[in-house]
Amino acid sequence: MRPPTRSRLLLLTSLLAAFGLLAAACGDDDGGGDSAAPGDAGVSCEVGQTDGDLSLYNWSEYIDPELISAFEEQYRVTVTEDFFPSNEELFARVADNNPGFDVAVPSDYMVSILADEGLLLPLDHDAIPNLANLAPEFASGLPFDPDLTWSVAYQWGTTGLAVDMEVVGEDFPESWALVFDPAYADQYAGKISLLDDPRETLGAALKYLGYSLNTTDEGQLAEARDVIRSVIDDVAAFDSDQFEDLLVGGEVAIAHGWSGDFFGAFDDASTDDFDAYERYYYFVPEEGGVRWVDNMVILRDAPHPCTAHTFINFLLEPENAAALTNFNFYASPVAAAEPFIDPEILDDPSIYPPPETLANLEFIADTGDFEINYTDAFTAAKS
Ligand code: SPD
Repeated sequence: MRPPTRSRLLLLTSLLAAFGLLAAACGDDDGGGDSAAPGDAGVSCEVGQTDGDLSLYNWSEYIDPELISAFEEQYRVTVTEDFFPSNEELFARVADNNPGFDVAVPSDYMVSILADEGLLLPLDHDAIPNLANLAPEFASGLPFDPDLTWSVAYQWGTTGLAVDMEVVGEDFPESWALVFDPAYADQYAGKISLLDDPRETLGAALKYLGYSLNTTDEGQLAEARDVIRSVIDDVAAFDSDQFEDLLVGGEVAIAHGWSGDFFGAFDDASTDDFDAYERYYYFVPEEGGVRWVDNMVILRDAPHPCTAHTFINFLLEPENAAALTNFNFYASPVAAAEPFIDPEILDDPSIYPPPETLANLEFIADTGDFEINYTDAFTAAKS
């Protein structure tokens, strides 16, 4: 394996410590095989080729189980899934030694970090003819992987706040002030959840302060850390896995989280007599926030790289890409999927935001050597 850069080594050490994985990583010195540097040749696979079962490392509740079954049946392989709650945990899990995952689903900036570290396999585009189904903005020019050398978009969405209007009322500012200004947050003490995610939550605090969420200014980052600290007693949970359930379950009244997870929970909570969409409301605060793209990548030492290519191609089939969106309420990068997407989803500006909303949002970018400052500041903010 190519040795990590010094700054990444610091980041990895900090993340392994944060996730309690340091001892395990230090005890495992078999090196993880012959990982190569970016730019090295990848594999060559036939369209539809399989070379064994597939191990998928994904965010939780992010794929329709019926799609997994359909892939297993069509290609006569078994898919096993494991889950991560943040990009940083994904990195910590695979950076020292890939435990056997084939495909993972990192967000934008993490694609860039994994690629820089030589942890990804370059894609064989000839084995993924369904790349032709991508919308133009996902087919090239993405800031983290402009030529799709390492990744193909899986789903995209926004990050924002959702409120329980039975608690908060209907007259509230659509602002990060709701969770970061003690004048508001103290009113909902113990009823607020924030994402357990350094870039997302510090990013939200930075936007609240009027800064870029990709700042590399230590002073601005310290201000954002202090904003989180100032409301720490109001925060019931830092949670990236169940924030939507905390909200509809009544444990919190304001939750920070990802659009589609909220809509899935609102849908599940609705009955013939109860419309959850009238009680809960998701918005991206007026100061702006994150738009993100999650992406399919093949890990450098994936045991089954051809099955991995075939899986990616399978999810880019229009009907399959639509099934993904119809299941998880996130937008599809596959233009050819649109005729198969539920029109209510396609026409929902919270799921497919209009250009004027997107213009106010930023992608999280890889800040290189500065990245460790985000993980350290977040640890400090929470302690
Ligand atoms: N339940 C799956 C949610 C996936 C959200 N990924 C968004 C990451 C943005 N940084």
